[in-house]
Amino acid sequence: MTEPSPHPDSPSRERFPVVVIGAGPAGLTVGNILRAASVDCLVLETESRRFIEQRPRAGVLEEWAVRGLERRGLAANLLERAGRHTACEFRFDGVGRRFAYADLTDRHHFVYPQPLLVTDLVREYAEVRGGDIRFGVRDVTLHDTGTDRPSVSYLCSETGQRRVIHCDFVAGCDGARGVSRSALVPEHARIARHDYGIGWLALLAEAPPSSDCVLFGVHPRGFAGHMPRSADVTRYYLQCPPGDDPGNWPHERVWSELRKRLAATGAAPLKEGRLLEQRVLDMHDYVVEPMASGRLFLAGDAAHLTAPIAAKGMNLALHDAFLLGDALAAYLTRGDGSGLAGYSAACLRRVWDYQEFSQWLSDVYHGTASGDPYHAGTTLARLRRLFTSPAAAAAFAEQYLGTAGHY
Ligand code: RFL
Repeated sequence: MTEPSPHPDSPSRERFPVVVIGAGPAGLTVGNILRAASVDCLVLETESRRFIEQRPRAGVLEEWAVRGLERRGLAANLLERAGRHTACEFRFDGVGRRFAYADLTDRHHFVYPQPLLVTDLVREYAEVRGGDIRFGVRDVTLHDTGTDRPSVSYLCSETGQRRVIHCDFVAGCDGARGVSRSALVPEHARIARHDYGIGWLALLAEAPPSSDCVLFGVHPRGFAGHMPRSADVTRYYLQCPPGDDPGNWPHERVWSELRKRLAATGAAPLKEGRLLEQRVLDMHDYVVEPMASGRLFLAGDAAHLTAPIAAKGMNLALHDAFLLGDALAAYLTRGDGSGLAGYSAACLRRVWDYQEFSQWLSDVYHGTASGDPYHAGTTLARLRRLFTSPAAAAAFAEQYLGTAGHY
């Protein structure tokens, strides 16, 4: 719910055409697109710049997302430094089967850690395109977003004073734990939720990758994943009970379990290393529909969460941001409101498609460990089909890379 405007005599009042809440991939991309169109905007971020430039998260970017960044002048470092992935490997029944998706689609994934992308986007926005960004803000509150005179207020961490920013539009890009979503719900939007009832222990290891590609271990003990991030850092995942305590996973147990679940005849041993990050993620999804109400537009995880099962979240955040940034710029520079009118529907088509793929993939990853022999049997049939049916392989590759012509 939005709150009424603070008193008009409140101490500091400013005006920007757009206030962007949140400096993640979505918010920073919207901000950069607006600045390139010479639209003034303000980005508000609760954390420090240092913190957001180091927060480890995603790493896998789809090719269309990278081309979208490139077209907007935001991919120079990425194209120079990112790794390219052309294949993944499923390990099940003790055998590794390589799935060379680039051969089927002529497309590949880029691997570029999210903190590096965020660092590039902040620098470009603040230092090259002259955008205003304020870090460490507290108690961000949205006001009057159902009217054509919305505002956003926050407590300034330096002065402790509440500052009020008047604007034409609010872009709610504040992620899964932000405040923007609650300004839409429940009056104007529906939230669809899905809980997998599964946890993943997300690990970052100070260790070189143990293979040149992503590995998916589909094992009766539970899923395990291996995702190269850089020459010295590898992300691993281990399926665990939801809500499990990371303290239950000492170094030895982690590596012993990874070795078992990623075992395959003839495979090189895992390269072990210090665990830099260890947290349990409860696998769940949500989708807010519509993603806009009045002058408030949500983008990225603020509007929809996809559990990291299929590595889709940052890609969807960028897709929203491209559409929203372009639509706001079109409206504010040329009075063309068509992009804003179609924004939510255009985002949600890809969002739902990716949600469905995540659910499908979750069944594949977790089926053999479900304890249900019927589920385990169908899971293995699905996996084998990827390697026996060219049609099934092509369909998987298209969804895995997000290359469908239309959503
Ligand atoms: P973000 O990145 O969460 O950014 C939101 C920003 O808003 C700030 N904020 C606020 N600012 C102002 N006022 C408030 N009240 C605020 N509340 C919060 C936050 O501090 C933050 O800076 O959302 P955005 O921009 O929508 O981007 C979404 C992506 O970050 C997310 O979808 C991905 O990280 C998901 N994800 C992956 N996605 C991929 O596409 N490929 C991957 O390989 C991939 N791997 C992952 C992932 C997510 C993971 N975790 C931690 C859930 C791996 C992991 C482990």
